[in-house]
Amino acid sequence: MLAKLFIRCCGGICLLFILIGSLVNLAYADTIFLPVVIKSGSSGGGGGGGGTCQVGNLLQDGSFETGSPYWTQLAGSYTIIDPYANALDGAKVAWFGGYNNADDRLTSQPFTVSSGCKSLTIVVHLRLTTQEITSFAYDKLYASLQPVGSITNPEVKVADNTTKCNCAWVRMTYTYNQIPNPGQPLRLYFRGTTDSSRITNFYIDLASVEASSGTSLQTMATEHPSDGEASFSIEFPMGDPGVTSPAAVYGKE
Ligand SMILES: [Ca+2]
Ligand SMILES: [Ca+2]
Repeated sequence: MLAKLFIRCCGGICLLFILIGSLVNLAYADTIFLPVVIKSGSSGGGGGGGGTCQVGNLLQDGSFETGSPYWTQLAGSYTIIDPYANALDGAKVAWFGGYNNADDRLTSQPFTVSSGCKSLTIVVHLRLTTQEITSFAYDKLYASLQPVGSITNPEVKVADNTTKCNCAWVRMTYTYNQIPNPGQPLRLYFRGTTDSSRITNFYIDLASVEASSGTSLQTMATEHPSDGEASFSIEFPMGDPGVTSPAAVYGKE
C-alpha cells in the first residue's frame, strides 16, 4: 500500500521533472540551433565588406601564344604579337619597335581585382636590342594598368634604348601599392615608341599581373636614371646575352 502511494506520488513528481527536462532540452536545442542559422545567414549576405583577395596572376595568355581574344593591338604598322626564334617561352612574344617612327599599342583583356587586394605587381620579361649608340633615350617601352576604354593612369617606363640589360632576357617588375581605379576592371596596356633613326627592339614574354593581399616594397630604385620617370625594376637577368654589337641588330624592316 505504502509502495503504491510512493509510486503514485513519485510518478507525479517524476512526470513534472520529465516535462521540465524536456522544456530545458527544447530551450537548449533552440539556443544551440539558432546561432548556426544566424551565422550562415550573415556570411551569405556579407560578401561586399572588406572581402578576400584572390591572390596570384590575373592575366591570361601572358606568354602571347594565343593572341586574340586575350590581346588586342590598338596601333602599330606591324603585327606586335609575332613568332620569335629567341622567345623565352613558347614560340611567340610581344615585339614592340623594330622599325623607325613606331607607335605600337597593345592591351590585354580586362580582368577583375577582388576587393580585398592591396597591391598589384606587373611582371614582364624583356629582351632588348638596339642600334642606338648614345646615352639619350630615343626609343621607349611603357606598361601600365588602365581602366577599360581610356588611358588615364600614368604610363610606367619598362625600358628605353639606354637600359643596361645586356641584351639578355631580364625579369622586370613594377608594383602598384594602391589599386588603380578600385572596383573597376583593369587591363594591362603596353606602348612602344621609336624615333626616326636607329631602331630598338623590345621583346616581351611571360607577362603577369600578380594580386596580393599586402603591400610590398620596391626592392630597387624605381626612377629611371636618364630622365627620372617612374620605371620598372630589373630583378635578375635570364639567359645569355644575344647581340653584342649595335650593327648586328635587325628589326622588322
Ligand atoms: Ca611566348
Ligand atoms: Ca631610335
